[in-house]
Amino acid sequence: MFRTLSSLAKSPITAASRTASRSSLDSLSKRSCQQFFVSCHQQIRKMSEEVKAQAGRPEGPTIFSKILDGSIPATFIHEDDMCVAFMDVSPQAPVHFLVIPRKPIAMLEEVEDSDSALLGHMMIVANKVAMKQGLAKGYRVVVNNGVEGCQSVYHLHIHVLGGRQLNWPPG
Ligand code: TR5
Repeated sequence: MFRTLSSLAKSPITAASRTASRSSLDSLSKRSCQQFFVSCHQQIRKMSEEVKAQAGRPEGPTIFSKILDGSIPATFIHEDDMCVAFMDVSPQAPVHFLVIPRKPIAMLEEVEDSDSALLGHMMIVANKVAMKQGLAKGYRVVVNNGVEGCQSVYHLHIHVLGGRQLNWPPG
């Protein structure tokens, strides 16, 4: 579909090309169009997360603390007394979920020695949920820290991404 749109954009407008354009556009399935707009929407959301990340650490409660206290509804795919997991609202892979601690730790650089059991538990939960989500062929675990790490939500979270071949190095 992207090739079709870019070739339409490059071709000179003649009666023949107009007819061809119309039939090319007609041939674009409704599903392709939906995929295109979903992809655009996701890119815009991703860009807005990156812009938010550049703003640094904001004051006040985070969106994740509101998810934890129930003031923002979320569907947990895992919950226990130390952490919860839920799907990322702007998935960067077919499966993209977050594991967050109930304890309000803003970022990885603020963890203390006494948090080691919590952090270990979150990694174990990340793996168990990944298996339940069908990621037995592999997945990636990411923790963004601070402005240059592109952190946009200042409540510690582990990203787990999978369901497609991931590239390396990341951007
Ligand atoms: O950039 P960092 O590492 O801080 O990642 C924050 C992640 O939180 C991004 O991948 C966002 O897509 C994700 N996010 C942001 C919101 C949100 C969310 N995931 C689930 N539900 C969410 N809600 C309800 N609201 C958000 N603003």
